[in-house]
Amino acid sequence: MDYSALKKQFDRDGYIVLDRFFEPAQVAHLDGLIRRHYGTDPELQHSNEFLTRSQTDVIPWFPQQQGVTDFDVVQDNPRLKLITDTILGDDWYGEYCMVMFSGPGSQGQAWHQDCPPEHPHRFNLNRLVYTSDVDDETGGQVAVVPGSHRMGLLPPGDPSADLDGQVLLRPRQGTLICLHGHTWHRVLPIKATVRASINYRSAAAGTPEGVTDVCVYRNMRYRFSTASVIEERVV
Ligand SMILES: O=C(O)CCC(=O)C(=O)O
Ligand SMILES: [Fe+2]
Repeated sequence: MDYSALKKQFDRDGYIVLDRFFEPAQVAHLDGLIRRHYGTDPELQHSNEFLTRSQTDVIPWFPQQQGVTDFDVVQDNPRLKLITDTILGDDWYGEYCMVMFSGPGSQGQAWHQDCPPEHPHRFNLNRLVYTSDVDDETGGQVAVVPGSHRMGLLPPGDPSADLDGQVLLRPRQGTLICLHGHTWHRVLPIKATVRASINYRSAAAGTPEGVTDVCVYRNMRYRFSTASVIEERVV
């Protein structure tokens, strides 16, 4: 792998996509655990206000916090560490491993930045691993605006409408996407299947912990720790 080329691509676009980064069989095991954990009718975790206002349909799960160790092997993968070193420099830290689950027919996630972009060097790095294929048939494609991590605030507006310059990513089983937290991104609605991603969130040394507590949507800023809208955004 040409790490310096990947770093250039990440700095230019705000994301990189690496298909087949993990063995399909390895992540298929995690896929099974995820499906078993959520079952057919999982309970929502976020407040109704958040789910309605954010136009975001996800149920998070932090398996490592419940003593499930199966997700560690991906986190400890030497190539994943090398890529992270390349993007974040030495002494970065892992925040947590979070599974994000969306059921059939759910709306995915509206446009957002995982953390406010006012400090360009203060950001989280999403290391997203996909345990099953995402394509036009399943829905749930990841929309990104290349280079938007250098464009400041996501403009206020319609939370889910198409944005100029957006590109759709269709990760497959075993794909790794490294995504800068300031990159404007969303998840398209899910069709007939369930959709899950595993996010091994990390940040460069010196980044304050809890950097992703406030998320920027096109209609609001939302603080997860207090479950509150801290700013209404209007056009
Ligand atoms: O599930 C995805 O593909 C993207 C999730 C996301 O927006 C994030 O982890 O910040
Ligand atoms: Fe996100």
